[in-house]
Amino acid sequence: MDAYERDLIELGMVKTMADKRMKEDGYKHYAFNVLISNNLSYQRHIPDTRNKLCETLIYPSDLPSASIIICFYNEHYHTLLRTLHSIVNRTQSKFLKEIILVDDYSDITNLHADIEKYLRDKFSGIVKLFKTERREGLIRARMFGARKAIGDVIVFLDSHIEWENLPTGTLSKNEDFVKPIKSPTMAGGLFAIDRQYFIDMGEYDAGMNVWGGENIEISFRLWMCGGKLELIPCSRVGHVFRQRRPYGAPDGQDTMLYNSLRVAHVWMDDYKKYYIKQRKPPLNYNYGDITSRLQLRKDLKCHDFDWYLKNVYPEMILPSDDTAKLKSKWAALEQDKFQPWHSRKRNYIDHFQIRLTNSSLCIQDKFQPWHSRKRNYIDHFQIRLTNSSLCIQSSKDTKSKGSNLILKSCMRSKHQLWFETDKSELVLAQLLCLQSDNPNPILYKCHEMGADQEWKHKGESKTAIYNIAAGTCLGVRSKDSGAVVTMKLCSDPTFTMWDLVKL
Ligand SMILES: [Mn+2]
Repeated sequence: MDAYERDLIELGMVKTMADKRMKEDGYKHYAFNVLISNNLSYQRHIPDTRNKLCETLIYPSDLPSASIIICFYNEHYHTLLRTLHSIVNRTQSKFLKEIILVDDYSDITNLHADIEKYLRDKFSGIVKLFKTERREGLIRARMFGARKAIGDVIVFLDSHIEWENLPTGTLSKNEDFVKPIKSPTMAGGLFAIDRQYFIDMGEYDAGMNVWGGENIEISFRLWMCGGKLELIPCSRVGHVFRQRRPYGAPDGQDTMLYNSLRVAHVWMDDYKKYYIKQRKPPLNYNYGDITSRLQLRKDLKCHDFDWYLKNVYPEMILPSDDTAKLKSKWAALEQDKFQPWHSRKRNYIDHFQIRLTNSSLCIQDKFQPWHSRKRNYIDHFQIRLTNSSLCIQSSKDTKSKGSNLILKSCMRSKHQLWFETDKSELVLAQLLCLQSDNPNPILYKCHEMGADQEWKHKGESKTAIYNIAAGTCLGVRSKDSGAVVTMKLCSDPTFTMWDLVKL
């Protein structure tokens, strides 16, 4: 465990009831871990997760200047300020014209004034704060920000991010995976575009409300009207993913549906029938006036949607495709390359050993390739409550997903045998993983993503067992057979200590 990892464990630990409240309220209002965010410094060390070749790329020294536009609505104060510090710390000042911060009519008491004061003290000049006069939503707030910008390029960013810098080094032309990758659409949260081009191409659809669909609209529009859209693998921005979107439209409108129907009717021609069939909007649903967007499409002399599908996204599966077409589209995709290894499906049709003919010798793997990885067990033990003869086992059986855990008299049985992996998972009988949950941990399918299945302990006797996602430790309320194992504050002195008993 390096210092960085150790720090993160410390930062997430729920040490007091105040910490617990902060974490719960944080998820309620912001949908991410505010306890960790508050404990993180504004100056962060972030590991470089990019391809090694990125370090060898050389960028022109006369790049255009950038205006960064960040819109927020009731954002978590500390996380928003860390976003700003991350950008300023990791961007060469000669390229950073300004950061335009658009407060989209937040109503958290003092938030705007607090930010204003902080900017005056720490970022005078470079960060410009504006506030809209009513709740505009992300789309119109971004247009509002873009119209204030004076840099050559505008970069739209989210309000809860960590920023990675562009590296220097030597350019290697043949290495495709560090080169720009064409993309039919984008997620839309973070991107850069020439400012004048953004204006000439019709900004965003100002008739869209609050959130949703605008990324698809601008993607279609860029491609169909002569532009292009690329992913830049060597440019990385960390993003704090929320559990859910913590705000809606002021009037409760389903803005995703409203905005998407505008996209469909302006850009998708006859293909919109597929979207409408799938989404089933109410009959005569009013998606507002789209006249000016249709006019824009005409003025820009854009290709039609059929052209887009054939030229930009030929792999797109359509409901009208027959079997032959489907097959050729699938064949055109590198199926495995972009599938994350943990969610990959594989169709097994047989299994056997491969034995050298006329021998009793079989082929065995020497190196484990990443895609066929087996779990690496580094230890196994019973988990016994300290000063007792009670061990943790499933409340049902070792195969039942979602089972709670309970204490029972320790027995030499696989039902109480926990296998620890090199990823700090605890796997009961080599079947299901121990997973933190609220209020009680459960057995669940191992997902190999750490977090709620990642358990740390410092020793083998009288040790706490800490879960990294929960920030809390394994415990019980009483020293009784049948007591349910629960998540407790690690600082709680009663029934949170365990012995790892090797058989
Ligand atoms: Mn976000």
